[in-house]
Amino acid sequence: MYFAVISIFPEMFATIREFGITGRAVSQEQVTIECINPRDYTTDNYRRIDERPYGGGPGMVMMAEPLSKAIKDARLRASQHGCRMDKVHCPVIYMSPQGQTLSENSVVSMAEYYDGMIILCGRYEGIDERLLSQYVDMEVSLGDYVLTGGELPAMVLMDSVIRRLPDIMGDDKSAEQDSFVDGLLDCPHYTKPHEFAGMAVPEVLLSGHHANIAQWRFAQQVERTQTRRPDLWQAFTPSVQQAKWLKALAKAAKK
Ligand code: 9WO
Repeated sequence: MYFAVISIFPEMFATIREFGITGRAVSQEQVTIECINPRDYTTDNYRRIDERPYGGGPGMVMMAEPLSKAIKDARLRASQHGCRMDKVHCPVIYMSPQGQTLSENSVVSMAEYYDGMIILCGRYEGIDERLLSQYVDMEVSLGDYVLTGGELPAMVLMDSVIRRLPDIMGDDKSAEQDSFVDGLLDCPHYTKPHEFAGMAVPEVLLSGHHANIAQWRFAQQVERTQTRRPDLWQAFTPSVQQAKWLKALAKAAKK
């Protein structure tokens, strides 16, 4: 999958290009992440990419011209990487609190259907509206809060999509078993040593009985979701197996 990020701080993206599972995906050429600096598309000596806002007010606004040239170059590069250049397969995405809130379901859809994405990262007070209306296909938000820039949300978006691509996590099931994928929160995890701070590992996890372990983990997910995210619990639709476990849990609770 191809990613182009348009940002005045390209160095920030070393975080996902060089470390962890995303860094391995890049080094194994499963993923391409190109950083495009709009300052490279300026024509003045100061490499100006921002100006005072019309109508007055605090701060600066990012100018449309350099960003439009950067997006056009990103589109060319995406097509050279084999992306089908339309908003269904390679959208221009602006990271903004005004956007659609990212969810695991939308991440899974992006990983399945996109050839690539061109991600626009704002700074200052924002970007000239004419650039947004002319070039942006969708705005994506991580939640109702404002940051100093779109770069961290862009990295979150890329990280979440990369980990859902085939053959990235090594054991694809570890991605499929993620919480949220089945609509529940995650179960607790334990590893060595067997005892820590006077607390032992739940015996079922040491039993080697995979069916019992799977049922215990599901029960933990249910309890956590019911207590911490009743909204998710209300929306949860159990699989056939999960419905059987829920029936057994309800029966055990009555004893
Ligand atoms: C600033 C702002 C302030 C009050 C209410 C809404 C607001 N939106 C923005 C905005 O879009 N700012 C631009 C992008 C420029 C400044 C840095 N930007 C940004 C993106 N801050 N926070 C985000 C963001 C992106 C995705 N999910 C959450 C926050």
